[in-house]
Amino acid sequence: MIRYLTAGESHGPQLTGIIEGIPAGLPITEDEIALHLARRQKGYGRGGRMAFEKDKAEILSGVRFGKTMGTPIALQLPNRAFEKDDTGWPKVMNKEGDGEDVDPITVPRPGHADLIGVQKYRYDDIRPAIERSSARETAMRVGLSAIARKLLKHFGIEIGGHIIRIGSVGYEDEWGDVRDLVDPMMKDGAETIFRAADESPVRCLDEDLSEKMREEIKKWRKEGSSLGGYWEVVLTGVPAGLGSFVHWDRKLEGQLAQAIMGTQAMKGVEIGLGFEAGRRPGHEVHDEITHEEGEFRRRTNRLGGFEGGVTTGMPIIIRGVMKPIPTMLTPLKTVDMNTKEEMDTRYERSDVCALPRAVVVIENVIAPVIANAFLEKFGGDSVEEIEEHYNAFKENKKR
Ligand code: EPS
Repeated sequence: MIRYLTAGESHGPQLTGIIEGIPAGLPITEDEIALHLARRQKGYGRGGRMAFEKDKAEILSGVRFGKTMGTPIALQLPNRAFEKDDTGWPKVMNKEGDGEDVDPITVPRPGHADLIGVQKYRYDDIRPAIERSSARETAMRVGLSAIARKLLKHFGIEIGGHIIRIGSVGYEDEWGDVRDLVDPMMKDGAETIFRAADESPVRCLDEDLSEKMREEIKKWRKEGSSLGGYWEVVLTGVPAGLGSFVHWDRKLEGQLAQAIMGTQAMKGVEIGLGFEAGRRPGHEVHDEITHEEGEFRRRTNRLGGFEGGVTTGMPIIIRGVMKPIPTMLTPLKTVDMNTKEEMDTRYERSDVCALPRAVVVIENVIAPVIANAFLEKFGGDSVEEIEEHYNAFKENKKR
């Protein structure tokens, strides 16, 4: 089974990661990982940091002559901000005492991990809480997950995401309009979706909406606030039968939710119709079953590719909400940790809207979850062995 760990602070020297459980014989290059790292850095609404960070992860172990060996794979990703030291923050990330003369931060921002970090870890400075809760860490998760994503791609499973709402701008019929647009594109595999979305500065597939979303971000940047929104990620080529209904922790929908809700700033996740299912009568929710061309199919996909927490073989459709970034030019009221005096929040460099970048993070963090479910069913120590298992499954499919 695949597991991974990340280490590293936002303004420390680098992010470090190890992924274990990737089978032997998978072709992988630093460029394939860099593709998703670069995608994560693009998008309207980002802050000043992305102008100089050019993420490229170095593979330190686990790969020989362009193929995995089945051994742990280590990646490292330097923070240019550390060398650049344009803010003074890298200085306070020194291992030794060099930055100890810098004043501690004692004014917590509402909505960030500032106050709770200090209370929980008994820091006397907010800086360490900022450093590890920062979304910078998602760069390493994207890097490691890109390897699992490549494994899925090898077996025909594709992932693609796009943005469906930013602040007050979104599709009129949030389910129907998006299905009309996205479902036909999925016939060519979910990667079609991300490639088309990458053409938009906000990763929205509708050109008019894309422009309106950009205007919305521009407006709130000028007003000194920030924006959240909704994203959608779809998967194609997923075989029926991944996950299980026999025990709660084996339901794949639940495992996906954990990976998504474990991502910075996510406040909700839904599969298929999701919350909309609660507003409709049952006959407008459940997908009718047919038998065509020798296989069972569903007429619609309102349950988003799952029944009983198990994949049905239909595309997986996942949506989620990201809250607005808590660092804003418009101050909110807060309290100094030391003096207990009420005051306005301070501002530090930040993005205005991270939605277009966050959807790339989601595309990637779900890859190890799906890959684990796939390995649970078809697993082996090498890609070749998994191919034998998967091909036998496809040939022997009785139902
Ligand atoms: C972040 C603040 C900004 C973002 C950062 C997340 O960085 P800085 O504090 O250096 O201005 O750019 O995101 C990244 C660096 C990244 O790679 O995504 C925060 O406070 O969460």
